[in-house]
Amino acid sequence: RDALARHLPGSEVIVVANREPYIHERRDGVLRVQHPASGLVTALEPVVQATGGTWIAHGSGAADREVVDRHARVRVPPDDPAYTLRRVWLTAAEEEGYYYGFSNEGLWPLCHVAHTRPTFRGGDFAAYRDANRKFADAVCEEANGPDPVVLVQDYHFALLPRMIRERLPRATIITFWHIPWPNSERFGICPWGPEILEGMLGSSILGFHVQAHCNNFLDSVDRYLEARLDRERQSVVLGGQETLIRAYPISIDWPTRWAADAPAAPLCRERVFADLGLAPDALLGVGIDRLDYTKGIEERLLAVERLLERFPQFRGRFTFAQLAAPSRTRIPRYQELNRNVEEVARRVNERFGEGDYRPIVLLREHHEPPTVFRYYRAADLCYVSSLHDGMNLVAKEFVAARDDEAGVLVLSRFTGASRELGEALLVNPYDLEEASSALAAALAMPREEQRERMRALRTFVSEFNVYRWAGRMLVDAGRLRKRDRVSGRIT
Ligand code: ADQ
Repeated sequence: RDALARHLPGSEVIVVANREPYIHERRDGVLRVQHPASGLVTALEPVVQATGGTWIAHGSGAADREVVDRHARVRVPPDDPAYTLRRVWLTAAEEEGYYYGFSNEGLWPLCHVAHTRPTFRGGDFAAYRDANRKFADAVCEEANGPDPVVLVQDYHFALLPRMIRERLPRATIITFWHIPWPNSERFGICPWGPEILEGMLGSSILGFHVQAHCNNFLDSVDRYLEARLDRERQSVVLGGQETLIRAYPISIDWPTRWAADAPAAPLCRERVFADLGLAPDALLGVGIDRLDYTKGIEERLLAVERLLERFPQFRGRFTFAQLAAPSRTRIPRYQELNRNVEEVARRVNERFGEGDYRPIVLLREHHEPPTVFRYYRAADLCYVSSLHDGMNLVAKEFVAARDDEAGVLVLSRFTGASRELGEALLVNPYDLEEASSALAAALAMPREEQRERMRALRTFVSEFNVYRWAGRMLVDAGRLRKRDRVSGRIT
């Protein structure tokens, strides 16, 4: 809020994200609000609570229409309203082509090195273009003045910045891409690459998590567009519009409200151990993810198997609980992943289970944040094994949960987070020898070393929290606006 008041005085903020921060559902006749399992929402929601304004999102909950006014608006959070949620309704065909098709069978696998082939269909891209246009209409309807600050979120909206720019030329448009950007050769697979790039270059500022993704983006522009590129300034000028390309590593709120609300670590451990039927001297590892092939969940379970093969002292004692929220379940690759994960868990449990002991507990459902934080606090280790991940906020949440300064984070080198969280045990998740050694080292780590590492991690995440992420973008946007005002481009 401070950064907004200081650097963008009097500005209105409009956020556009596909995912809505609150999903209204009716279960057994009772209206309930669900917090979606989404890194984007986890990061952004506290920021929007602080700045106020409007969040435009696809209305996806079964009861979403029940609670809105005639402009599809509702004030949220439901128990303490701070901003407006404006819902955009998509038809089933639009959702199929724009969300499942182009976004999640096309761009998602294109941008992640996780060996799933991107699928590009003309019909999907047409639906993607239409959906982007629908959101552009909503932005223009919500804008009160000619120069709002619009925060466009993620790969669902590559075409949106230009569409907004055409209708609100004085808007400050900050686009943040929450997933990696591929190298230029790989990007060339996308049949509509130049249109995607031109769309994104409607932004005033384009943000990625790490510098490597910025560099890949600049290389893609260099290769596929006729635009003026300034590598030193990290800027691209296309048709008179300059876009700054910047790295802004995302984070979580601090103090994290879910950690503040959760019982102390020993109580969480007691409760989770009781739920899982574990003995008091058992050892617990956790994995928390959307059920997505980029998260390396199969590799994670194979590492647990290798751990039990190589280190018999953990057999009968170590349990790994995987909380996996179903995600994009209409896409065949996700159905295949679901079957594979189940199969590996079954095999490992058959091999190493005995009596009541099951080394792997698979909880395939959405869990509300208080449960997720209870598991973080109960665990001896958290293993994040993504094959490729823009940032990964589970790693940061685990750190935020551990105010007892205990527990060990084992973290894939292929996450953006690994570039910041050097005190974690960093591994290549494909290398089952290295990963299982790290799991064993985590389980045997003396309390003093756990404390030292956790302290350093907590200092980092508390300082580089999500308010700093948003603040840095708003400061940069403020500078741009000042410059435009001096040059007379805006008033
Ligand atoms: P995601 O791919 O969604 O985010 P991540 O950053 O790990 O991944 O965030 C996942 C969020 O969902 C966390 O807040 C976690 O607590 C929650 N969650 C996971 N499993 C859950 C479960 N079973 N039940 C309930 N909640 C669950 C994308 C990018 C990331 C990037 C973020 C933010 O893929 O790389 O870090 O955006 O930019």
